[in-house]
Amino acid sequence: MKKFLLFFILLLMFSCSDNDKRPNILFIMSDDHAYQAISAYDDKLIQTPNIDRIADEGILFTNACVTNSICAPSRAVILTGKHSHLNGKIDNHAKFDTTQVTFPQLFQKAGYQTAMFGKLHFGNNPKGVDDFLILPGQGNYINPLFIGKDGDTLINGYVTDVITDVTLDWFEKKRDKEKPFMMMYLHKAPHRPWWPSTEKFAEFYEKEFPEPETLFDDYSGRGTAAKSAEMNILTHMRYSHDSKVRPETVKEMGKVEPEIVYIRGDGTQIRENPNDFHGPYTKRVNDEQKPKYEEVIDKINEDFRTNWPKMNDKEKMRWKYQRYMQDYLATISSIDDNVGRVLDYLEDTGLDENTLVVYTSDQGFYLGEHGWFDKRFIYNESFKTPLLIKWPNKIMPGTTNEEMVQNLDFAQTFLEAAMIDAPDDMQGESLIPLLTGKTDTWKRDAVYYHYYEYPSVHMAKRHYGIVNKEFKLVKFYFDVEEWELYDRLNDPNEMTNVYNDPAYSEIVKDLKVKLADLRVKYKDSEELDKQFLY
Ligand code: SGN
Ligand code: CA
Repeated sequence: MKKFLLFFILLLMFSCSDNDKRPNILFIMSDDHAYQAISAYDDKLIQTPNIDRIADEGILFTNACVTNSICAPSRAVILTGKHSHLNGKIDNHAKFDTTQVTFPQLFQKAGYQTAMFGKLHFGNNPKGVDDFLILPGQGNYINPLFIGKDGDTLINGYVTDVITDVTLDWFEKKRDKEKPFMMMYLHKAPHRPWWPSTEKFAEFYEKEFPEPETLFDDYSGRGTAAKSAEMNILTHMRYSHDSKVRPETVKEMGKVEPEIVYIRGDGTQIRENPNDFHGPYTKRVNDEQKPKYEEVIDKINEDFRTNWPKMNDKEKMRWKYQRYMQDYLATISSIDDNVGRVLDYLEDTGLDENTLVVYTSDQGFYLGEHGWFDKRFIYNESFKTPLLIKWPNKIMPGTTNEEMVQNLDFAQTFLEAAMIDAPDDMQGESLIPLLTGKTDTWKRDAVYYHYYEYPSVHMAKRHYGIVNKEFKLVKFYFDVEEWELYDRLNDPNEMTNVYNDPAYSEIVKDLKVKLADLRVKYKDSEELDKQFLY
């Protein structure tokens, strides 16, 4: 009998051993989180002790970047492991072909339990997840509505807390202990218009933040694209919609902000209502939350009324920058607290030991660098994205890595970690060698980037380019044809386009060949550029 029992136990261990070894994946992504607002990268603006824990216990990538710096396209790249020109989601407006394979489907097929909570921003429900609760479109910060398998649910609370509650609830009540999990925990914050929780709104309103060196950039060393982009804090950020001055106060001060309409190539109109204070806030806020928000809004309005009329443009820029940072960083502080809650849960339950945890953003963001907010450009702050990964016993704690890695690589990385075969047509490289210290097998020295959403909100012109650790060569096209070259080591703030500087002519020649090669390698082409010209 004893022998039989032992045999049975061994058989059970063997049959489960494969599954048991496979790691859980926790993919944490926020929306528009600049690496400048993570203290593991830079502690000038904010302390993020919980996000930093991931790097302390794992690896921090300092040259991680995206292939197309905008929300839904970045998500499509992550899910398919293919560049935008192949997965078809070239901009926020393009339809996503849902017949394509996304990596969660492969995890589900391989016996993982899969779930997704938070912001997807795809226009359709996710495939390959056993459970999901996603925000419709951009979603709301306050008392958000969610779409789930069983219809819509409105959950009271602050979005970052709510997404975390839902995630932790799933871990507690729905996790199948017989299976490894692949969880996508996706924050809406810190997306514009940067509404913090009531507590953080009050706390951060009292703070003052250092300005970036390039806040007053006049773009004189750059091309048409930087000069014509509509993402300048002084000129394009809205007092009401963004800085939270009441529309009545803005009007009272004689500052009228007209509605902006963008007409896209296919005739679609995009409207930006600068006085849309009401949409994200007034419509959602409840009686318990309102007085707490209004107390801070009163102070903002009082300050605006008293000081704004006396300000010159430089002072207005500074005022708007502070308001921007107060709200943006307040939303980050909530993310950090909530990431801490999830990391604590993993530790308390012992799940952390076999869980690969990733923290990233769908792209970077300008926090006043070059006078900007928003993203889209191949220039550093939007091209680069935070990437911190921990995986106990696999990644050496406290590792830093400078390789050019991309969101294109995530799918293949997760699949390899889970010992699932990646489809041949995925275009990234698994990061496993970099995670596990086999850095000499990493051969990539340059990445390809292509941005399409133009004409559209913020008017960042279409461009593609090649980036290696030393240089960035970019071609802007559509209604201009302009090249730019940046010397990343000697001009880290990217203030001077040296494309026409004879000292760089050999470099330009060489990079043009390499860029053409990358376009062939990734199957991008002029024919495709034309196909997407709408
Ligand atoms: C909204 C924002 C823009 C932002 C786009 C795309 N305006 O239109 O500032 O660039 O989304 O963002 S807002 O005032 O309505 O928030 S993305 O992250 O979805 O790509
Ligand atoms: Ca985004």
